[in-house]
Amino acid sequence: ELLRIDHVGIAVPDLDEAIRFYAENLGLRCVHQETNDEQGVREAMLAVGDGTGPKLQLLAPLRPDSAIAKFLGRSGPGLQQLAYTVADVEKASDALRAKGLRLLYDTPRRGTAGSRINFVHPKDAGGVLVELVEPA
Ligand code: CMX
Repeated sequence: ELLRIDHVGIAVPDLDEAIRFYAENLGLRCVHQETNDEQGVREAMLAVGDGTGPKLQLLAPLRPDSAIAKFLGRSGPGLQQLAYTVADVEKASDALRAKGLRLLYDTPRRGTAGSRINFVHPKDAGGVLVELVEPA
């Protein structure tokens, strides 16, 4: 069901500052930026090496009541999620529900670059917020 690791998401207070930090210190290139109003984030995708592997996603809060703002308030900046690529997010979600895991959404929502996404609750995944990504 899971095809590969799509990206690792890191919560940051300031997106532009974080993009600069990763460029200057680790040489990562920003290859995509967008605002996702529904998710309450400004986000950036950073390529590692030749860019064919998993990406690093930087997530900054748009609003104080957003998931990322809550995460930053509780845990501070750091790893927030691990995302897997799937071919069919509804199928993958159903398969995990059938195993008794709680999915956050009844139906997929819009993720980065028109992808369709859902999440496994971190309490049902060993303390890791797991995202399922069906690319556009
Ligand atoms: N990773 C691991 N554990 C997490 C977590 C995370 N990212 N977020 C919350 N938790 C833990 C909390 O620490 C808490 O643990 P304790 O009960 O032991 O204290 C528990 O989960 C429940 O916390 P909560 O306060 O009830 O839940 P929140 O209101 O913080 O919501 C979650 C948590 C996962 C439901 C919420 O963050 C969410 O809806 N996430 C999905 C959407 C999202 O993350 N969007 C931003 C990214 C957008 C994108 O990727 O495109």
